[in-house]
Amino acid sequence: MRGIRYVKAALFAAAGSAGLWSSTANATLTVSLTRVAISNTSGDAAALDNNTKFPRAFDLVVTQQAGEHWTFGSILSTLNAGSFYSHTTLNNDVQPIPAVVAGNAATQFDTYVTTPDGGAGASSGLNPTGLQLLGKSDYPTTSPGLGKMPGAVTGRAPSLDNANITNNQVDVTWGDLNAQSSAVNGPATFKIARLTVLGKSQGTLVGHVGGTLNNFTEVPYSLTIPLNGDFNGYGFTNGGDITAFKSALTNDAAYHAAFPLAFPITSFYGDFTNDGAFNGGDITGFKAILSAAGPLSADDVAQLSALEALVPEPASFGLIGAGIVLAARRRRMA
Ligand SMILES: [Ca+2]
Ligand SMILES: [Ca+2]
Ligand SMILES: [Ca+2]
Repeated sequence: MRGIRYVKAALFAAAGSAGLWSSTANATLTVSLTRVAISNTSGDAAALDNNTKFPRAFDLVVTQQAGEHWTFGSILSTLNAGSFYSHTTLNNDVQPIPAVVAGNAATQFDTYVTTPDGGAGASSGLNPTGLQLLGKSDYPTTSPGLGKMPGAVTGRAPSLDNANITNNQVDVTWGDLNAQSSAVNGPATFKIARLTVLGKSQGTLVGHVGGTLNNFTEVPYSLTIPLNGDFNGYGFTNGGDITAFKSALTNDAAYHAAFPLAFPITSFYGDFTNDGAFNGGDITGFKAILSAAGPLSADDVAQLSALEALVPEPASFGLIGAGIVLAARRRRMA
């Protein structure tokens, strides 16, 4: 316990020593979620297979205004479906340094927390310079205690619970001891955590961040990891999503107007190929996740067959949307 208090005190002392205190709470830090394409899974390819594991990598991203220095963040995230990805042999709680990624590309998609300079500056090991794990997500407000990160880690920080490993929860607060002297200074956008989820995953993400300029005032955030493949937004991924999937392929704006319950960013739950875009190339993965969700009805199979019939060859993927639009125009003109 003394160690945790020391780290928190050290964070505050290090950040405050330059005198950049402010009594006014400003929106100098904003938090968002972005989806990251998964381009190279060598080193753990089976665990990240697009059509059987359905991986999605999300970055928790902070945008920082002039004069600010992000200092700490917290995450409380529980997946009510699916699980967090932990690298099979090189799982860690913090971002791997570039040398580790160079030797095993899949480690870059491990679920981890980090600091604005990532792994830069660390000469060995896996710990970005200055990163300190403090405890669970409400640290230190209500009940200081052991945080949780998914999967087993050798030599895990004593502020994290090594005896209660859950693969569907992240509950952690961390900070940057070097915030005031960080190379990332002033206006900038950077990730502070990467969360890779597997399966028909869905969850929420709440927490806070703070920086020196706001006198460490906690800036709260609340974000959603939408259910993978839920194109109509009804809360299930099943044959009922096939019609909405077709609509999304045709015209994204019209799709969202027709299915207002669907999460607004289609690629968050529709990019099954993990190439950063949602398009006809994602039909195979969509079909696979529907099949993984349970036996398809005869009607679902018929609808999927019709969908696939629109795509005679992979080279024609880009034509699907145009074809559907033309068909719709013809109907209107008739
Ligand atoms: Ca991890
Ligand atoms: Ca659905
Ligand atoms: Ca795609």
